[in-house]
Amino acid sequence: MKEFKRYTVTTALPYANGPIHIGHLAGVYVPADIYVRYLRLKHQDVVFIGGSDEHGVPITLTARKEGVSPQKIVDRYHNIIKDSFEKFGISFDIYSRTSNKIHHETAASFFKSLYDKGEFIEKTSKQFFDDAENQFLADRYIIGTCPKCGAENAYGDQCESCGSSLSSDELINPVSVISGNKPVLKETKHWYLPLDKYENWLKQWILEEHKEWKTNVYGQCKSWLDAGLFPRAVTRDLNWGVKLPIPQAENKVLYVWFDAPIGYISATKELRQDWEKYWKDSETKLVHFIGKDNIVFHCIIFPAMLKQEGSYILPENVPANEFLNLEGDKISTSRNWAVWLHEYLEEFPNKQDVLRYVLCANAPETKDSDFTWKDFQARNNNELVAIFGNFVNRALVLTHKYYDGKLPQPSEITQVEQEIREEVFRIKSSIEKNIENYKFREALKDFMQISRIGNKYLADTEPWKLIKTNPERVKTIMYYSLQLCAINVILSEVFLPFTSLKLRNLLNMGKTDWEDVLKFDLLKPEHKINNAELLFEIIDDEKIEKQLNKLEKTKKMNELSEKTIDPQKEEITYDDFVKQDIRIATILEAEKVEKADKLLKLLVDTGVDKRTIVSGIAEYYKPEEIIGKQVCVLINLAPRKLRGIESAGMILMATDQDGSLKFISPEKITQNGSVIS
Ligand code: B3M
Ligand code: ZN
Repeated sequence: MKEFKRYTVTTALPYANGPIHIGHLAGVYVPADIYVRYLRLKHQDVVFIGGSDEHGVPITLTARKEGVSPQKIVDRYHNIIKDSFEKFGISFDIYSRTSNKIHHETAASFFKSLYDKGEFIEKTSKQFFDDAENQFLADRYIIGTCPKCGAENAYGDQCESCGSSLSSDELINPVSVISGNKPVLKETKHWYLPLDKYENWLKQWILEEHKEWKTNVYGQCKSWLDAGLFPRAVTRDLNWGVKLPIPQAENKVLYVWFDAPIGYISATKELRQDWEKYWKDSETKLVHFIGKDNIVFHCIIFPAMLKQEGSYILPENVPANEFLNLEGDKISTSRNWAVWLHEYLEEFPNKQDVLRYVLCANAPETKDSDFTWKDFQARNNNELVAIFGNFVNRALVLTHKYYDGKLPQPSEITQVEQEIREEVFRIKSSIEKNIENYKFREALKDFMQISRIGNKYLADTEPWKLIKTNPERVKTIMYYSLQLCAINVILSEVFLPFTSLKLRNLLNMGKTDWEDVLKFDLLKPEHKINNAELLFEIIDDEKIEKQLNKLEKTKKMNELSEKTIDPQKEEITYDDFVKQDIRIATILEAEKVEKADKLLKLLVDTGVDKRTIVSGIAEYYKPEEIIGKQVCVLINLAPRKLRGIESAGMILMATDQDGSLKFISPEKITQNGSVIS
């Protein structure tokens, strides 16, 4: 295997269009953080790059919905996301953002250098345009029926039902997201990256030279390459993004997927003056951590861009993960089916490591995996508390009990200690091999093995019995147990950084590095440790039930809102509307109509008069609870007889998704007879 002098490790730049959830952590940031923490402990030269992706259509749509500028949206979410990463100990060297000036300059000049070399194809084509809004409808500005699976509401660039990537002219019955109008076709010029030109090179580079890539990654690349590559537009008619640095391109920006990966380079520039060695020296290992939906961009398109530009290195590996589901369902922002990091911290303060542990133990490394609250609880209680926490606690408590918190002087070691040393040696190299091969689940299992060994050591040797018969032997046992705790400090620095720090303080232990794992004399005889404290605590059923109930509620809400909303009725004129005389009225009396389960007979004060109205609300309101209530009444509706009672008007009601009726009442007490218009 090739030896590298330094590392550039990047993580997908999340869209600053919402907060981040456990799926992000499990798929990208926890594995990347473990990898980088490990490299740092091995004294490798590494830069760890993250940042927010602040361009793209969804952000402009959110801004439009809220009636604010896109900058306002990205400012908000960039800060929330950055804060979540910090709180979970994701140890970026820089967490930047693509709305920064340095990024706009870097991305524009990247484009310009390809443009100057004549690498792009310029093409005029017809694209959808919203006449009413005077705007081209890029990507998500247009929805329609998916030509592949027939799902409605497929986006111009992708169908979320079947996952196909689309171009907007393929959509059936396209509609503008902004106005709801049917768009027209209008000519516009764009620049295309000639991916087809790079097909053979990509085939050689990936399929021949990178057979070691994860099978999910390699497989996706292969199917793209087998299907053949085509030129791809890298510009859009929008006004949010990196402006095109060429003449006659007003209101055009770079396609978000062209500028976003360049964000890795801009962030490195921002971080280091000597940034070029991290991007242009063949002795640097470039690794992109991403989720599976980003594979084509990082393995095919970005490398083709880098290759065309000519002065950059290419990724050495792209260890993409599959997806994490939540309680058996796909995580979804729009359905609020997620565990949001900022909400987790409110419910489980200071338990960042528990989540890091669970997400790593169950990471979707080779296939989609499922996060469940029960598994979260079980892994905390049965693994972190019962294995790791328990071992450390026993070692610390016994040391205080027998030696007043001072490490004893060990005597001769036996076969048992010899075996433990060999086992630790084996575990250390297994962790190294697994991390270097992006097998973080396995590496985490190896790490837990240290505490399993420790627990077995104590259980087998029973120092609490031996202390009476062979106190010299107990000294060795406790000395060795504490060395295992010290080893845990070093190893957990990679996986569970908060716990590592806590344990380091408990052991009163100085600085260490990775190779110290094999020393077995990190803590010297006579070294004083601090009082024992629990590293982890049991999470009880009540806490878990609360989370499950919250999800249950979300599910119900989603089911309700998934019921279809009635389509808009035929257009009417203002004159049609003002024909209705709607007034505020107060209910004075209410009683059931005999032999009619659904009807109430009401006497209402409409301001104009007092009159009787029969209303079909008996299933939803009891007569006694509505007396005195203000409602809206259509008073010029022709009277009609219901069950022999003349009803003069109609109370306006909202029909909820489940068919139930609700009054529409003024926000504050309003004069009876007030006109509604
Ligand atoms: N923002 C997509 C995503 O969050 C995109 C990644 C960019 S990485 C350069 O899935
Ligand atoms: Zn589809």
